[in-house]
Amino acid sequence: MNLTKENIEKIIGGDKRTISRAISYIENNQDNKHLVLKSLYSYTGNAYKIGITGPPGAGKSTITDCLVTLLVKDGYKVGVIAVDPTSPFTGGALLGDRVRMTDSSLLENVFIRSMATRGSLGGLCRSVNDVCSILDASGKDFIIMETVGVGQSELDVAETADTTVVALVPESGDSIQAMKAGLMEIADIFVINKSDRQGADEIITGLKNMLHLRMPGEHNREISVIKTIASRNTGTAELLDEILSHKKYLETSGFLLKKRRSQIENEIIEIVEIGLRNNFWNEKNREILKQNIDKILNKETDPYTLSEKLFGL
Ligand SMILES: Nc1nc2c(ncn2[C@@H]2O[C@H](COP(=O)(O)OP(=O)(O)O)[C@@H](O)[C@H]2O)c(=O)[nH]1
Ligand SMILES: [Mg+2]
Repeated sequence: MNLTKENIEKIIGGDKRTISRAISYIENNQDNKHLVLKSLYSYTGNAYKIGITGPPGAGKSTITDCLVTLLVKDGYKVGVIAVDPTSPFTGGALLGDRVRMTDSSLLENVFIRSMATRGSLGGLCRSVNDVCSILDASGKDFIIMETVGVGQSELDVAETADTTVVALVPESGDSIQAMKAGLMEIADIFVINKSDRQGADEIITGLKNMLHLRMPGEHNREISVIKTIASRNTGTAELLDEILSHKKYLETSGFLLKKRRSQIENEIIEIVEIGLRNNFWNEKNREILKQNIDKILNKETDPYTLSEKLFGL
């Protein structure tokens, strides 16, 4: 894709077709994507990123749907990135039932993109960040990232959010599960969704007890637990209030700037690591590797010495 001045202007003006094309381009042209991302970078930095993670079926998409509607009603432009193979939004699941697709302000001010969880090693986080950059440059005020909190790469994605919401349901049994899955560490806000079902109050109590035991984090802000019935749009306005209050807290305390700094740092480390990995295993180095396997098996040399040789040390 040739990112002409005209295309850049279309993207920063929010033109959906051009945004879609730019995203597809960077997804399919890993080697050349830097050209696109470079020219958009100066327009980024305004979007606030909200991560919503939790087990499949917890209601993440339904919650996202409610939040998007509330934000658009408040006049914001919103981007949604769904890293969720179990519920791709292609069938119009999002903004489907409750919201009439004829609502033109929703159609105009919301951009939704699903992403596959497959992808190059460690590349998921990078790809999501790339898509975030494009949506950010396109003038979105908020970007919601939905991820299934099951694997490390999904946790990584959640960690790149400014505010991370972890959604659980009464049936997730107990909060021990959340702790095991590493969700405890990343949550800024917990949501107990489907609280129309039995056991909601029990899990809230369990969770609050557990949160008391948690070491005070760097931010030292109490983690709130919000009860929702997303399918009835109950409690979701309170959730949004809590997200906005967390945002304000990060902004006024200076933690947001700190977060931005560490996001940039991590981003560069990641770009360099991916670049090194891709460049390093060229034909020549692969050949050296293959030729030395026998020598290593025969103990003529060892993996460390060979690695040093490959590094040119
Ligand atoms: N009973 C009940 N069902 C809900 C609630 N929120 C979502 N659901 C339903 O739960 C199912 C899974 O929701 P979805 O948002 O796709 O979950 P996700 O996999 O976490 O994105 C859907 O059928 C929703 O309609 C809720 O608060 N109560
Ligand atoms: Mg979903």
